[in-house]
Amino acid sequence: MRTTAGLLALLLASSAAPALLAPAAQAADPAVTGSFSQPFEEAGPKCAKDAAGHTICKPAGVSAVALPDGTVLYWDGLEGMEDVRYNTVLEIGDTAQDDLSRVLDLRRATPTWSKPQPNTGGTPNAGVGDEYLPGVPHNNDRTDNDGDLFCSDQVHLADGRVLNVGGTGYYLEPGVPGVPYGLSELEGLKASRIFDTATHTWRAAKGHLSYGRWYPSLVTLPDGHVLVASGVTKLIKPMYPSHPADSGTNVKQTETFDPRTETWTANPASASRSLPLFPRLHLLPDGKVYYDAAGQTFNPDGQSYDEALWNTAAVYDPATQTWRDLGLPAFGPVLKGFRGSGFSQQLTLRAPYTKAEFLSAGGVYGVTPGTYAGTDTSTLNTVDTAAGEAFTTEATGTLNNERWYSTGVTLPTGQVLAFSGADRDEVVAPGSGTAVTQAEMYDPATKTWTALASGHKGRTYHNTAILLPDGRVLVGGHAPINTGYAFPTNDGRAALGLSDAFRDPSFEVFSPPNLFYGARPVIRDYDWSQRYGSRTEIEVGRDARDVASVVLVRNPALTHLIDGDQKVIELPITARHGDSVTVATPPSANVAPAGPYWLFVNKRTAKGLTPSVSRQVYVGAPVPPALRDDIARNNAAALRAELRDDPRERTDGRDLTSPRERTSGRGTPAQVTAASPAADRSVRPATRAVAAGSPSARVPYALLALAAAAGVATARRRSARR
Ligand SMILES: [Cu+2]
Repeated sequence: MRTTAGLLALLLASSAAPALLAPAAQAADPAVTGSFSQPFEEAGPKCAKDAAGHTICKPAGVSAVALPDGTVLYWDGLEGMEDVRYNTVLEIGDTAQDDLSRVLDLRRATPTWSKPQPNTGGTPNAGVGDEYLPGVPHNNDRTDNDGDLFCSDQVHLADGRVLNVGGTGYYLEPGVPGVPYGLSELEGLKASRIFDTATHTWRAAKGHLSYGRWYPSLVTLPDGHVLVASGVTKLIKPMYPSHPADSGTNVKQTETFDPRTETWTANPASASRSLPLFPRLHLLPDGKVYYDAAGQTFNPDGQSYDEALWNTAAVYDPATQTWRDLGLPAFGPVLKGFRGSGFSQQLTLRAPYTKAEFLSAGGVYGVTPGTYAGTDTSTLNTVDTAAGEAFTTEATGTLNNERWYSTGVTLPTGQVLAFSGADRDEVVAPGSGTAVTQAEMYDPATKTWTALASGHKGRTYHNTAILLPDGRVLVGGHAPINTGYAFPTNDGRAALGLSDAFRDPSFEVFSPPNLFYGARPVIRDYDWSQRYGSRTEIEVGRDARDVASVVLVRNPALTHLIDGDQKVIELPITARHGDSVTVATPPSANVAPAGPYWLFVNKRTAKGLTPSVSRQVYVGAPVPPALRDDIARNNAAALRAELRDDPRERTDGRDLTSPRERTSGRGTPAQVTAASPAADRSVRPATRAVAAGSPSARVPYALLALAAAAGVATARRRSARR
C-alpha cells in the first residue's frame, strides 16, 4: 500500500490546492462526495520481533492529538495482541506491552514521523499492584506493560502542555509467576502524564489520581482545572476488598486537576455519579458539564450493577459539585436511552451561546445486555442554558449505513462527518464485523445524513478521525481485539468480507466536499492571542464581503470517539471593511476555555460555505513562549502557500508591503461599531493589542516578513482597487 514518494508528495501537497488530492480513479464529484487520499504509513516493516521475542509493531492511531505546533501526536492500543497464541483472555495480561507514541508531521509535502521520548510515555506512578485481590496469586512478571498509555484520555492545557490521565497496567490474576497463562486483568492506572509540545517529551505530572482509571473522560473547566470522571480500576474483576463500596461498578468519584500545581483533588461525594466508560462529557456554555447519555460498554456481560443510571442525560455543576438528571434522549423514533460506542459531537455554538446541541449517531442501543448490530439511528440533544439547562431530544434523519464505533468530526462550516467503524459490535464478537468505509455527512440545516466517498482501509475497532488545521481530516487507526478473543488470524476472512484481524498503522487524509467549492478565503492578518469579551479584526482581502462566518475550533484531542473539549464557536461579525471583518471574541471561558484554537473564516459560495486554512491562535491565554516561533512559522508558511496557490494572487509580482503601511489608510474607525480599543483601526496592530490588554501582539510582522522573504507576490492591487 506504500505509494511512491512522488505520489505522496502530490497527495499531501498544499492544502490550498485540494483538487490535487482527488485520486484520478475517483469519478464522483469531490464537491459532492469529498475525497480520500491514498493510505500512507511510517517506513519499515509492519511488525518485527525484539530481542526478547516480543512482537513490536508500527503504532496505529488509536488516540490522536492535534498539537499547537502543527504536528499530530498519536499512540497505539492493544500492543501485544499479536503475541497471543491461543486465547486472549488467558494471555493478554502477559503478552501485552506498553503502547508506543509517535508524532506525525504533515506540514511538508511528504509526511514524516518522529518518536517522542520516552516513546511509551513512561510509567509514572503506575497503580498496578495496588489492587491485587488478597490471597489470589498473580503473575506480573513483565514490567514493560505496567504503564500503558492505552485507555487513557487527554486534553490540551492552556500553556502548550497536554494532560494525559489513566491508562492500563496488565497482569494475570489468578496467575503464577513464570507461567504466561492465567486470567488477564487490565488495571486502570492512577497515572497522570504531561506531554510537552515544545520538546515532544513525556513526563510524569507531579500528582497522581486517587483512583486507578481505565477509560476515563476529561473535560477542561472554565477556570482551567480539568475534571476526570469514570473509568474502571479493574476491568475484569472490579472487586476492591479494601474499599468494598466501590466494587461492582466503574469509578463513581470525580477528581479535579490543578494545572499550576499538577495535583489532583478528590471531589466530595455529591460530585460522584455512575457513568459508562469513556462517558461522553462536554462543557456547556454556562460552565457546567453535560453527560450525553453515551459511552463505551461491554455487552452483553455488563460492567456495573447500576448501568440503568447511564440512560439519563445529566448535568454537573462544578460550582456546587452536584449532578442533576436532564432526561432520556431519543434513540431513533421509538426507543429512548443509552447509546454505546457512538460518537457525540457538539455542533457549532452561536451567540448568545445559550443553545448547546449534541449529535450522536451509530453504535449500539442500551445498557446491558444491549444490542449487537450497529445502528443507523442519529440523535440531536439540545440543552438550553438560558432556561435552566432545559433538555430536548429528537431523532434526526438516519445514517446511510448501520455503523458501530464510527468517529465523528465537526467541520468549521458546521457539518458533522462520520468515519470508519463496523456493521456490528466488535467488542462483543471481535472479528465478526464488516468494515464500514463509507464516510457520511450530517447537514444541521436539513438534519439529514448524506453518503460520501469511501476510504481505502477498513478501520473498525480503535479508529480515529480528527480535523486538521487546513480543514482536511486525518483518518486512521484500527487495533482490534483478537478474533473471537482467541488469536489473530485472517484465515477465511476475506472471503466472508470480515474486518482485518491485525492492527493498521496507516492513515488517510479526507478532503471534505466544502474544500472543492472554489477558491477558499485566505486569512492574511489576525490576532494570534485573543482575550475574552473583546473585538478582533481579521484581514481576508477581497473575500471580506463574502465572509459568512468566523469560527474557532478547539485543537482536537481524541480517543474512543470522545473529545471532551471539542467545540466549534462562531464569533459574531460586528463590522466589515473593504478587506477585513471584525468579530466579537468569546465572552468568557465558559464558552471557550483558555487554550489552543484554530481560527477559520468561512466564505459563501454557490455550493455552500468553504473554509479558509486556519491559523493557530490562543484564546484567554498568551501564545506559549516556547511555541511562538513554531506557530509563527507555520502560520507564515500557510499564508505563503495559500497566496502562491491562489491564481487570483498571481499579478504583478510585487512584494508585500510592510504591515504598517498596509494598515494605514483603510476604513475609518467610525465604521467599527464597537468602542473596544481592539477595534480601533487608527492604532497600529501591535500598539492596539497592548492597548487592549491583550497578552500578545498580532502575528503579522513575523509572518509577513517571512512571506516577503520568500518572495511571494501578493495583492497590493487590493489597495489599488479600493
Ligand atoms: Cu478501547
